[in-house]
Amino acid sequence: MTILVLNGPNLNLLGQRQPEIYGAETLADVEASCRRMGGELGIEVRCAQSNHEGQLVDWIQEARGTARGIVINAGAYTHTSVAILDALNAFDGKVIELHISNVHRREGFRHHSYLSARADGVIAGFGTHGYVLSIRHMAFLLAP
Ligand code: CA2
Repeated sequence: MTILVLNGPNLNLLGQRQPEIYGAETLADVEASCRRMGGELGIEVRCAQSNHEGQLVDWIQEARGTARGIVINAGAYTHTSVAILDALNAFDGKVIELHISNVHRREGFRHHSYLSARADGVIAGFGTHGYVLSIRHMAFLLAP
């Protein structure tokens, strides 16, 4: 069983800037934790990050037929992208939307997500720990 963990724009900077908001772990740390948790659960976790909306759409399309679930932190595209919503709507598996920060405690423009209407669950404000929690929950959702 394969799960895809997708990260959007600027999340490649994790651990390098704004640690007070996004924590001290790097994206490589987070991805390694996700793969480790997947290993414990008998799940293959594939990770990818892009700053480009179309690339994220391409990966979501490719996940059709190859992955049973997608964990996505679409970054700022969360609040703007109908294209990513449409791609997720064409994906038959489970979807978890993830935010490192508690977007509801931040600026008003972060309070609306185009992706939440498709997500099976939303996790926000748990810091980078949210990623391993989302892998655990995905395993629960996909259990036979
Ligand atoms: O809290 C989250 O995970 C966000 O998805 C992060 C996005 C933001 O636009 C969303 O509203 C909430 C921004 C990602 C920026 O990532 C950085 C990480 C480290 C340093 C600078 C930016």
